[in-house]
Amino acid sequence: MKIKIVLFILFLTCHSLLAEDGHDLWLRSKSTTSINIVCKENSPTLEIAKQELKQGWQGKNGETIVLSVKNNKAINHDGFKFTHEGIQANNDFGILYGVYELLRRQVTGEPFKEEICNPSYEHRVLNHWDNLDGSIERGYAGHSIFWRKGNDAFIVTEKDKVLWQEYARANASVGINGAVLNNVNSSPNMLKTETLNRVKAIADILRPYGVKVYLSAKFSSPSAIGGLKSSDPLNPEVIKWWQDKAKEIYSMIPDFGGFLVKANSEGQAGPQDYGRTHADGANLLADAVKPYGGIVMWRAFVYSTSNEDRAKQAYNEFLPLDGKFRDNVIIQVKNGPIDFQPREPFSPLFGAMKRTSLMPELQITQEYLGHSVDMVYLSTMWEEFFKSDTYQEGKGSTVARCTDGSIFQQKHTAIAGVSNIGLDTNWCGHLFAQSNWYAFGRLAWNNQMKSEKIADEWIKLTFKQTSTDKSISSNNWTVNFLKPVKQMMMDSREAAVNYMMPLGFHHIMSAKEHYGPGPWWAPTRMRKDWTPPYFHQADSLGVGFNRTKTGSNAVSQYHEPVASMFNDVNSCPEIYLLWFHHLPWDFKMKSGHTLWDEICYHYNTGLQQVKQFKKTWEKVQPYVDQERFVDVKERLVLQLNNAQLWNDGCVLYFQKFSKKPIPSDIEQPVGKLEEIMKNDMKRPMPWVKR
Ligand code: GCW
Repeated sequence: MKIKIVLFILFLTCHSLLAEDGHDLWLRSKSTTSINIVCKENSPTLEIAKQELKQGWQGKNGETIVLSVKNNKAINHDGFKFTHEGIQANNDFGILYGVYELLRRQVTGEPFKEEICNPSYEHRVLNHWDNLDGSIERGYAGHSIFWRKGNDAFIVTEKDKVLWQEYARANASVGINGAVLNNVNSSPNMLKTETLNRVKAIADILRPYGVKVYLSAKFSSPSAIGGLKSSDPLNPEVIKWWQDKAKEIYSMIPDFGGFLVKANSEGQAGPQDYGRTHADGANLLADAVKPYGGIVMWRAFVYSTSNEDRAKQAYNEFLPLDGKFRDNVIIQVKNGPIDFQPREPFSPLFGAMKRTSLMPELQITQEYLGHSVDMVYLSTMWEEFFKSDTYQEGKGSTVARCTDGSIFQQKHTAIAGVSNIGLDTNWCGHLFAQSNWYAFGRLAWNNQMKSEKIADEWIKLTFKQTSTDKSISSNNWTVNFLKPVKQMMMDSREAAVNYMMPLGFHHIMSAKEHYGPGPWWAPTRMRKDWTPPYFHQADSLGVGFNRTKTGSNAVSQYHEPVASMFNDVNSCPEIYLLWFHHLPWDFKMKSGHTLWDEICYHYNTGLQQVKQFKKTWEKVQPYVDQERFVDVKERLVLQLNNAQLWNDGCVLYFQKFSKKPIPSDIEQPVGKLEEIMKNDMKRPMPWVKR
């Protein structure tokens, strides 16, 4: 009996040692050597910096590192410099970022040399689409870490504080310095004093890590909670209401970052309800936060029920307002002109608004890219976006340079990522989705970084120190784990494009939660520009959305030579072909295949790629702890089901129009179109239980 108990305790101890639930993210270094830290100043942030150094130091035993806060004009914002003796920065946050970079390099093996590391953007912000009842719009990793329903909704517990601190630390470790705590589809209750008390509690925990809090504000707040008759931005009472609200917020949170606003978009209130413009609305809030140094991030994600091509609407509405915004307003623009699709060309607003600050909005949560089920590393997509050349100020006017202040004089620079974080133990649902949070931070810090390097870092930080078998040599680990896993990540986004929306297809997903295929979905009561047939335009003659001069002429919103390149079917990159062109099924592709065959080949390639990912992962089992291995393996099975469904659903559906055979040298669909269509809106989401 006694032996049994001892064995049981032993089992529990070993089990907890090996338990790898993913909660520690990429922050796992445990120091085995000591370090001597010299730092004259003190502050909560510097305390954290010192603590991290002690905890994570992997360098020489007893080495001295000097941390010094002093003004250096070559260092921007919260950047830092590695000097021969340690880390130098203009402020404490710069020191903290320097410490994290130093510790990261110790794990990844990147050399530590004298250099200045400046951030590409001043504000590097996560947007949480968290609702006050704890649910998350487009969240796939559990409920909100900030909000919950029930009687204890506003009680701040020790558990809350620990989680918020871990969250702040993870953000700081990759340079993220802001968080919008609530959904852009916001509740007016957000700005009530009882809610603000909780915001203050969160801000107090996030502050030493350099993470400022922001709030999404409902434009109609003055009338919704302020007792006013209107929320007209030019009404003096409304102006006063926002000023008072700002005063109240800043008295509680002196470093409050500012507001994010979704206005006159998808049913949200906005200045146009009163016959005013987006500039009137944004400036109202900007003036209110200006005395305290706050900013307003005003979203350009707008489209109405008009007959105008949805892809053109944001540009049409915002371009005429260029130069009319206060200098503490930043227009937040989604990377593409539609909506976070697996692949979109860049939004033509980038570079076109020359007298207004613009910030990219990326989506980290995988709304259209497989939720927390499919393994899709998004960094390659963002890299493609940053590198896109707008030609607005000549060759080399990349989106990166148009937004980070390299080309245009911008008072503020910023970037936002819609968060994929929730209460799931591993934060993001899919272990590999952590790499997207990580990559967003790294690219926000340095928009020239290569995805491959980011993947390399993430894999080393996430898996290296926990390799279950200590007898595995470093070379063996590199060849048999790092390389194949990195390759899988690097291929994963193109694979998703292949099995979901290849060759410029977009918005053909299922209307149910945006997971799985749904090119057929078109209830007559529905707004046309919410239905897939509006976007793919398939008929017996061909497929694709004609956005050339003979069609909606969306190409004209791009600067030359981009406009002509997209307009001409011979120069339009094939990855965007059906985005810009409606083409016959037997159109000749560069490969020599017909368009129809090429579509089939792409879907099939995507399917085969996922099969390959599954094989790759099965082979790396000896290098991963059981818990994380099994979790990823299970999700890959579900991803393969999804890829199969996309392949079968899309190929069979489009075949009804093309009336052509599926090439015989590829796998034929296994599903039946009628079944797939019938089950579309009924299919349960493949949530993975943890
Ligand atoms: O991507 C779409 C989503 C909505 C979202 C909206 C937006 C927050 O389907 O859920 O609402 O865009 O970005 O405002």
